[in-house]
Amino acid sequence: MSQISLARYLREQQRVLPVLDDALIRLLEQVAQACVGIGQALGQGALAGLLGAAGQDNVQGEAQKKLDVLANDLLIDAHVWGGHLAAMASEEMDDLYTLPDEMPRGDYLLAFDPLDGSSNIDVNVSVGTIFSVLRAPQRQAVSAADMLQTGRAQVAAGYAIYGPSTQWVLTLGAGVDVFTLDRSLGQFFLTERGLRIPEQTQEFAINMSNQRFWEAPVQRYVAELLAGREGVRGKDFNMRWVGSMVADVHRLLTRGGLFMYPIDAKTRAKGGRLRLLYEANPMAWLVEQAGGLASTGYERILDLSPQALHQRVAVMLGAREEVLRLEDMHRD
Ligand code: AHM
Ligand code: MG
Repeated sequence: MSQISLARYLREQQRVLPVLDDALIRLLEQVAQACVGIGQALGQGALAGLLGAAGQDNVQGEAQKKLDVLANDLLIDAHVWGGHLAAMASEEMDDLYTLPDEMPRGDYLLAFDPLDGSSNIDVNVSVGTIFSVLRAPQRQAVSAADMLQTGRAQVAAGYAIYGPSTQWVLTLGAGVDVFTLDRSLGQFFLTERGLRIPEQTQEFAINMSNQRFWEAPVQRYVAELLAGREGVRGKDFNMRWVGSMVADVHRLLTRGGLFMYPIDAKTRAKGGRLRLLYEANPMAWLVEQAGGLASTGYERILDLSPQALHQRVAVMLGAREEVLRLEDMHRD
């Protein structure tokens, strides 16, 4: 059978998923198209003078890379004219981006991290783009408060990973499917349906250099993993840490595992390291759609009521058995 392009996939899904209206299809196609452009820019890298700092900080006080800014611009440009969005929020923009008055507006809101893991750009390690789509309660007087919906309200979520190949991973609430970019055509094709995360795992991902700053439950949990076969878990665990959330989550969606970015003494005042609306929520939904769990340790990420656009949270997601164990330890 011929390959299934993203365009064909979306039309076929539309027949079984009423949520997928024409505007949402256009929106998703534009996200994918922007990701093709971001992937091309990343591929040019040093040749196009695109590595290095942009010389300014974002709202989170983090130094922006040139490619952070470019990726953000590509996503905005892809969506501003399409008539399917009411507003956008991005890691790289302080405030909600409402469409210019002369542009047609639609019923959706888009939140994104244009270039996740951007500290890895200059060392040529995989980075990604994460996105989350919500319904806009209104088209015209839209404000940041409209974006503060729980993760359960997402209508689509996914990410692009720019690695040896560029892949695009999507959920519409009916499982998780994977597309791979044909670079010669500039188009994504379906390459895997229905990703599943095994309930059990022997692989975890955490930034171990923060160990001394973690809270007691995470200290105890990781100590058990490190004790391996001789400890209470009775099995050895392997560790991987790319430092790009997209790459670390992609690994666990592909071959299982657990990813943690807990609150620690350094990030407690901010609420954590990763952002709720455009990092934790979309990844939590993808992981749950693949049969895993996503928690802060105390509660389900998808149940959190966001209080601010750039709110941060603790993130523990992946294999069910491990996330449940982490939650048990937090309850203790
Ligand atoms: P970014 O969106 O600014 O790139 O930050 C998010 C990244 C995640 O991809 C990764 O899991 C984490 O920050 C790594 O942070 P650190 O190196 O501080 O542990
Ligand atoms: Mg990020």
